[in-house]
Amino acid sequence: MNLEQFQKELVAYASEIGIDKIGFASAEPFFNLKHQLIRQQQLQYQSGFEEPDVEKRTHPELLLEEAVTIIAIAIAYPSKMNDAPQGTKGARRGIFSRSSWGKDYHAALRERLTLLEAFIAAHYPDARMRSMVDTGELSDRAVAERAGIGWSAKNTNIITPEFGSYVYLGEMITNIPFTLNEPMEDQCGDCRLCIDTCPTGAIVEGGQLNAQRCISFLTQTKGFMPDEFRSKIGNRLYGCDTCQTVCPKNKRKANQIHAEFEPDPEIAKPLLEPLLKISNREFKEKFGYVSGSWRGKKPIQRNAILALAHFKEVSAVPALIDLLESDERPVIRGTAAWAIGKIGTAEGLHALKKAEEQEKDSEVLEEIQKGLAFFAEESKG
Ligand code: B12
Ligand code: SF4
Ligand code: SF4
Repeated sequence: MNLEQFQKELVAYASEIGIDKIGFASAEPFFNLKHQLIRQQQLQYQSGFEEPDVEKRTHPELLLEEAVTIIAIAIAYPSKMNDAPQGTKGARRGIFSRSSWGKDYHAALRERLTLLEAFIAAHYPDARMRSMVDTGELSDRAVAERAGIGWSAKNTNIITPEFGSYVYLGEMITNIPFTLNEPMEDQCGDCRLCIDTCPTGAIVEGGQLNAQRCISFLTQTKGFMPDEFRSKIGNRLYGCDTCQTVCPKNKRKANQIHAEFEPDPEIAKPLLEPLLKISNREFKEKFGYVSGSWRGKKPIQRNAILALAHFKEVSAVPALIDLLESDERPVIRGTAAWAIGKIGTAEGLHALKKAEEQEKDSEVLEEIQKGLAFFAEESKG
């Protein structure tokens, strides 16, 4: 079989195994991206989750010596939740971003890439291949952009005409000279809704992100949430979808295509209070299969406390006092102190005063004082 024919078969096979879009890009170095990455580093706009070696990120031949083309894949994930439970007073809920509904996409995409590798190897015994999803060196978006999967949008996501930006991306570097796809025209035009709606002003003009200000990043950190962002994260437990939900190109892209990504509403939109006391074992059992659990339970618990403060949920105060008095982790005690102050009950004031006398950790003490300051402001106002 000639290569052209094989490429057609490969594309058909990809669709059979649940790959929604496939494209072929050259494995030439990514020079534009290199400048962008260096600029991001200089400006300290990076999240720290990226591969730090810019050379490896932009030179596929350093990852696979005989690199000729890169196969880019995209799999759509749902943006709509059936039977989404509504939070109510006394039973508030948090939310995981859509990219963390259902099965962890790393596993789902890797499984498909492994099948593709086997399919290629069966026809091309000399094939050399290296696949990656998210945690690899390459920029999955830069590869997808070059392979014509979608355009690189102002909200920095790759948007596909078929599924909007709700797609996971992955790729395979190969030594096979496949026919290449053309990159897609930018379709954002004059629109700037994502830039204007981002709650923290994290999107810099021209498709650049200051990740340090991005709520998606902030929900994944393990320390104290910087004060500036505490009231901005709302009830988000993991990730942020605002610059995607406002995007006109995502209208009517429900993408309820793959059963494995359909969310369990009790996991994707869980009750907040039970999260405060969840054991490691229960957390792993319930949330371990979603990608949003990758940083462990502490960031999710910290965010749950901030979400209860956001709702000013008075019924949660006893549970928050319990954390303040007995949790071993300073970030959790301190965030609970701040939340107790923000909610502002007499019981909370009493607990904060008591904790102020007993607390030994200087950072937690600072948070207790911030909590107490809410009461002082209240009595002035
Ligand atoms: C670090 C990281 C983050 C960081 C930083 C994100 C960012 N925008 O840089 C944080 C934690 C904030 C994050 C958040 C999210 N992420 Co993320 N993340 C990554 C990761 C691991 C690396 C990204 C990276 O290198 N960023 C540095 C920037 C500079 O590079 P880049 O975005 O890859 O490249 C584009 C830009 O640089 C731009 N560009 C390049 N050169 C130039 C030059 C000029 C002049 C301009 C204007 C632009 C430009 O074009 C490139 C191609 O589109 C990738 C996986 C991977 N290995 O690539 C996933 C990845 C980008 N994330 C993904 C997702 C789904 C998300 C979230 C939607 C999750 C959520 N709901 O919370 C949010 C989206 C937030 C946002 N607006 O970007 C998907 C993107 C899918 C898509 N359709 O685009 C990826 C590809 C994971 C995957 N394999 O599916 N993420
Ligand atoms: S994910 Fe949220 S915080 Fe980050 S750029 Fe988009 S809207 Fe802004
Ligand atoms: S909201 Fe507008 S500017 Fe932002 S990504 Fe969507 S189309 Fe582009």
